[in-house]
Amino acid sequence: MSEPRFTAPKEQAAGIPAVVSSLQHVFGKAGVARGTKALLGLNQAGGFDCPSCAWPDPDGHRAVAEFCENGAKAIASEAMPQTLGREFFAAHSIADLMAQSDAWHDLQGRLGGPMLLRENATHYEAITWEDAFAIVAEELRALGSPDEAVFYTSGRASNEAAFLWQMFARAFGTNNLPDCSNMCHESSGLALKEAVGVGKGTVTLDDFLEADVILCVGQNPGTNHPRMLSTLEAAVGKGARLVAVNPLKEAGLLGFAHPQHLRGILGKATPLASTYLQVRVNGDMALFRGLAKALVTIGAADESFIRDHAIGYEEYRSLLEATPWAEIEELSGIGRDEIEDLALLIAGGERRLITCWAMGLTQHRNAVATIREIANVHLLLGAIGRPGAGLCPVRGHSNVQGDRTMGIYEKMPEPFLAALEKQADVPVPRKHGFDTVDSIHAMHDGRAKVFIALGGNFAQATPDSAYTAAALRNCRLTCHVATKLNRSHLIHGRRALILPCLGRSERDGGRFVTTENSMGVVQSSEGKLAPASDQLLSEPDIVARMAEAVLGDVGNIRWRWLAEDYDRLRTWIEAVVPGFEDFNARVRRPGGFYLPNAAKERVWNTPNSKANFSAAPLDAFRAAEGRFLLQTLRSHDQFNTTVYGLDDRYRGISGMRDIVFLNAEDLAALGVKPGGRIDITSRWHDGERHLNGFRAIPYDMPRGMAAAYFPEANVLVPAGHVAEGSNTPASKSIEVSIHVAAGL
Ligand SMILES: Nc1nc2c(c(=O)[nH]1)N[C@H]1C(S)=C(S)[C@@H](COP(=O)(O)OP(=O)(O)OC[C@H]3O[C@@H](n4cnc5c(=O)[nH]c(N)nc54)[C@H](O)[C@@H]3O)O[C@H]1N2
Ligand SMILES: Nc1nc2c(c(=O)[nH]1)N[C@H]1C(S)=C(S)[C@@H](COP(=O)(O)OP(=O)(O)OC[C@H]3O[C@@H](n4cnc5c(=O)[nH]c(N)nc54)[C@H](O)[C@@H]3O)O[C@H]1N2
Ligand SMILES: [Mo]
Repeated sequence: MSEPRFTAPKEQAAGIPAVVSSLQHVFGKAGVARGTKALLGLNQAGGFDCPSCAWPDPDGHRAVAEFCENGAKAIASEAMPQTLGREFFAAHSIADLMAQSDAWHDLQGRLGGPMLLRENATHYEAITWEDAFAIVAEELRALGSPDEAVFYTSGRASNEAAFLWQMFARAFGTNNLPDCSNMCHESSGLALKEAVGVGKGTVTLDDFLEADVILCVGQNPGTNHPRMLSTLEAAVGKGARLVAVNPLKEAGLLGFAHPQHLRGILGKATPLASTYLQVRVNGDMALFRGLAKALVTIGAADESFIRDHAIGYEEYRSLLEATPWAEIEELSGIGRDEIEDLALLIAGGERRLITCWAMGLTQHRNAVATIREIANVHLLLGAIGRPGAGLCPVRGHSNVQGDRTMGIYEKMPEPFLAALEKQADVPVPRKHGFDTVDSIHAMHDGRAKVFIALGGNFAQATPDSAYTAAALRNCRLTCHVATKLNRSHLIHGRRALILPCLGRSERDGGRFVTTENSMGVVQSSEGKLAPASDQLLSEPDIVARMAEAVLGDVGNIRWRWLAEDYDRLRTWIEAVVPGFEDFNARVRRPGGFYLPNAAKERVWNTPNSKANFSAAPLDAFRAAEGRFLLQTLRSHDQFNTTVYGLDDRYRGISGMRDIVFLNAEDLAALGVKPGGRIDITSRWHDGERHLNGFRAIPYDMPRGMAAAYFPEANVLVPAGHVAEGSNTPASKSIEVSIHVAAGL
């Protein structure tokens, strides 16, 4: 790993350095033969879906190498041939492993066989699958109520595994199905459901090629959705204007050197964003309200769309009129002129506007209101449900959207539950379950006692690391179905289990699974590599065997028989989930099929059957005088809690993660030299939280703002600080004070 160093951030993304970095990771970790095989299967029809982000693959022609640097890193990490078995766990106690970094955990290799940590033991030991499932059964059956169990899901689980998993939880008797989405796009789902009746995006890749203006808000695609840059490059090539809205200058929004095109290989970047609005953190609601105000003033409202389709416009328009520009400028940090210019740019064309967003919008206290404000702008322009226009929440995990479609949700609507009950012929509970934050509190105060996770890294991904650790330690059993060792396996309950599963890239006895991408395309995914260990089971097999051990066959459900042949599972999905007619046949077509999307057809599945404007009071989270507003974000070398390395190339960072980005003038005012050490404190009504000795790095961003990497900075996020309505941790707006590190 490189020496800690910081230099000027880059002004373009990808190019040859990205290719070099991909190959270093893949060949370095997986070896040349296994690595090449893995890369050639990635995102190809008949191959496997990239386990990194959820950006869609092109519908028609696919390049030989349809992947990006960070997809390659994800594969490199998954395709590591070395496995962690009984010797590894005998050699390393839990305490030893806790002392190692997340990057070290990832470098050790793949989990090789089922492991048990007995009560009061210091080391994991090997256990048979049979015995592992018997322990799960014993602990679940000992609970006073099914609602004392929590079934967490991360967004890599396939549709088949997810469907079986939620059926297991519900047949057991609980809707406690929290998932990573609760920390991710929950705010988008809720806002869009209220506004347009569909909790998903309304555009496809083709729409990007027809758009006049694309707004990319609160998102860093160069790192987190690199294949999106090819789409943006093509859109810009066809005349679209890209407008970036982000407090930080991010290289991937400035320019893109396509690593598979000659220009890109020669290092010539296509400029991307023609306008870059460096909004204040959480100033987006004000910005979009200002945009709406300017659009209405210049007569850009689509009166006929509003008349035919929408409710609430009059009230919203009055609100726009009543909102002073001074307030909009103050809260957004963007000048009226710039907002009016943007309005003119959008109104100048045919109002074919696409707005894309991700975590920069969803993880704030007023996230739902902010996203509804974006929907307001689209409704105002009639910019939804026609070519080149629509809403595009850019999803994170490769199958997080599919998992929700399959019923991974603590508040699944009645028609789904009724259909499941009918198909399975078992009673399905109706009482809402715990989401992620509720689960933490419930484990903390003893209302939940068994925690089982289908993937993910709950201890590291959740806010308030110390509080969440105490919650997990309070459980009778913590159990993880996982591919790689992570800290959640070490912050354990009275007993703990690790159940290792096949990864997306590995062969599963000739079977294939399916996933749904960010644009509602369902497609097949079939691993190509030999499994890392012969002890691994597929996720559906693990869930089926666990369910069988706990419940036995019940109603119409024959667990093992269902999981044996995924076509059987897909027949059940077809019977329960709308939009999956003829699932087995359609998913075998190259490229798969699109799920229906009512809002795209201008059909509004809202209670009043209309699209709804919102008129929420304008609001922005502000830090008190002298304090900073801290956001937590991803570096270029991580996938959520999996840390591949210590560089953040586009932001000019090498060899370190213990850093906080600040405006250079704030650094000077604090009396800290670039690279100097600082202490950070967040305050909440239950006390202070500290992160000490981090390095202050100057960055092009507004004053009064700070940015640090997730998961390290999660210690500062109070569990009680959440988005209103969606209960998503507000991990992008944390009030902190910053001082020169004590003792320096
Ligand atoms: N390589 C890689 N790919 C990934 C992931 C990964 O960790 N690594 N994670 C996956 C997952 S699960 C997800 S959800 C996505 C996440 O994708 P992103 O949402 O791009 O992830 P973050 O790093 O959290 O980036 C947040 C961006 O929002 C900006 N931002 C922060 N606060 C505000 C604000 O108030 N307003 C505005 N306008 N901008 C703001 C930040 O400056 C930063 O550029 O990526 C997915 N893809
Ligand atoms: N402060 C702060 N906190 C955040 C965020 C933030 O921006 N800031 N982002 C939030 C977001 S958007 C998300 S989505 C969550 C992510 O939360 P999670 O989804 O819980 O976390 P990941 O880091 O993606 O999980 C990684 C682990 O998943 C396991 N895994 C990988 N592949 C597979 C597989 O195929 N099957 C199984 N069974 N296991 C597998 C591996 O063991 C790996 O260690 O974190 C959230 N937390
Ligand atoms: Mo996410």
